[in-house]
Amino acid sequence: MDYYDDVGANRIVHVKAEIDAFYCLTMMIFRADDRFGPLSVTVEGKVILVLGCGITGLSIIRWFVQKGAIVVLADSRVEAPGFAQIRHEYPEIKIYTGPFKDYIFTDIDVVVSSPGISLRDIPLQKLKKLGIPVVGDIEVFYQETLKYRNSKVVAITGTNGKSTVTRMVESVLNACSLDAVAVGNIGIPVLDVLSQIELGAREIPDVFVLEMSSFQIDTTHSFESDVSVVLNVSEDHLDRYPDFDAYLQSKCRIYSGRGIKVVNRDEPLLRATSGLDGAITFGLSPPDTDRSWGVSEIAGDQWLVCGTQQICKCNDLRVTGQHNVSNALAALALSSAIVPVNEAGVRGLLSYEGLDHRMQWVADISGVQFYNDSKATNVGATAAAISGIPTSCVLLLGGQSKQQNFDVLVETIRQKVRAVVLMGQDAQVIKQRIERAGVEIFDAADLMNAVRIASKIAEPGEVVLFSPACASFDMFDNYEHRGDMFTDAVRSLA
Ligand code: UMA
Ligand code: ADP
Repeated sequence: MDYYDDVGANRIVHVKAEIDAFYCLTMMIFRADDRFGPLSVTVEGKVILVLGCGITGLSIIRWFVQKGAIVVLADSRVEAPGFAQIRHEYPEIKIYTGPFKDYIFTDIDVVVSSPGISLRDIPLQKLKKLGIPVVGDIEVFYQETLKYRNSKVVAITGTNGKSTVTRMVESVLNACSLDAVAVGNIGIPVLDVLSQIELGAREIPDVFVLEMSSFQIDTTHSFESDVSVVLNVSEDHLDRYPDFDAYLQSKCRIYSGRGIKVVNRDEPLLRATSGLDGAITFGLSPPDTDRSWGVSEIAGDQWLVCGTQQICKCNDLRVTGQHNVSNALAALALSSAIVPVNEAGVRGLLSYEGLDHRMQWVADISGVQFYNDSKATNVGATAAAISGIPTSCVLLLGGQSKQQNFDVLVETIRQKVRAVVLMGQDAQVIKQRIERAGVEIFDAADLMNAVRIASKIAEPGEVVLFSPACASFDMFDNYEHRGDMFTDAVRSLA
């Protein structure tokens, strides 16, 4: 029997009985900001209500079924992506569809929710009174991995750059001869990886590099990591939070616990909210201590440095833009909390070539360069994309605006954008905000139409930038689908 007792801001007691094939996990969690009440779960034979049947929901179901729990599933959609799979794999599972009604929360022991579900749609107060815990997959992952005594967790959040930094850290750590695996919001549900480990299909890694969205942070209770970062924060997901401050606070909960904090010096809000005490810092300025990462000019070149130690030239990175310099510094700072970053680790960073749908070059058509930045689902990402382009551009914007304030794009558009092509559900809302930039604005019926309009306006030497600053769900399955459609539309022109 393993027993872990961790006393600090949180109190966690985790008991794992290994005497027989029975799985028994007891979790008692008390934390200062506990919004859901203490959690006490013996999984086997318990009824777990899983909310959501996307990739997270599927991973949760598989995990709890393996553990001998009785699973009930609810998804507010009439037909969710994972239903067919569940009907095939687990025909005995009861599925509720449509808006969550009170009765689905009766006769259950635990609710495990997917990140796409707003907590407003769950009767939290009622469940708290009944002593029924509400958690997400990351909390379950955390409780389970307490028994992996030698594994570490690097936790990464921020409005933008999460996936980039997650992959960079994975690359640095693997190059330093550790087995590091990227998981979480990057698109790999944590419980899928744990299931693989349980089934003997993969070893326990040395490091889980965990990308976390604020939605995933919101359903953690006792979670803590060995090192964590909030990369940056700008408006996003305001359809899910009462205001920007609530979103900021949600992000900063990643720093809960005793792990090392990595803090972005260039973000005054984050400096003020999380504090710099004992933190490793990063920023685009020269570093001021041995524990800070930054940029210094050395013999006419810009270098990534840690304290006084030269790491590599900024130009050696294979990803472009100042935001990626910041991302690289964050990745080095996080990695350094796990292992000293040696030359091989730096080579690991420099081998990183970027991810699809993030400022991805698509085609040169008659001297016009087309870029797919479909992953830009908020104004901060689009501002970074525009700033990173050396020429003027034609910008394709639109989709679901998530109540963001598009005013922040006005100045950037005025300086670098020659024309904007708008599309999607909130095109007119966006138009009202950016008209002040004084550039030409065109309305497009759909993405194909937007690409055609942009290709007519753009002149040789310019860029057509698809960086929508919006969620994709009004017209597409997700940002990948949207990016693929853009790429197809551009290639059909060629
Ligand atoms: N939905 C409903 N009703 C339900 C359940 C979901 O309408 O009952 C909708 C949601 O509002 C959402 C969609 O279905 O629009 C998907 O929700 P989900 O929770 O089923 O999503 P998963 O397929 O499990 O994917 C989630 C993350 N998606 C979201 O948080 C919306 C994925 O991040 C993540 O890769 C995956 O878990 C594995 O951890 C995507 C994302 O867009 C990339 N993340 C946001 C971001 O990065 O900004 C937060
Ligand atoms: P996330 O996982 O947080 O969505 P990604 O690395 O996938 O972040 O990048 C998403 C978008 O944000 C892309 O358009 C990318 O160009 C932009 N981006 C990446 N890093 C940053 C950053 N540090 N600041 C602003 N924008 C960024």
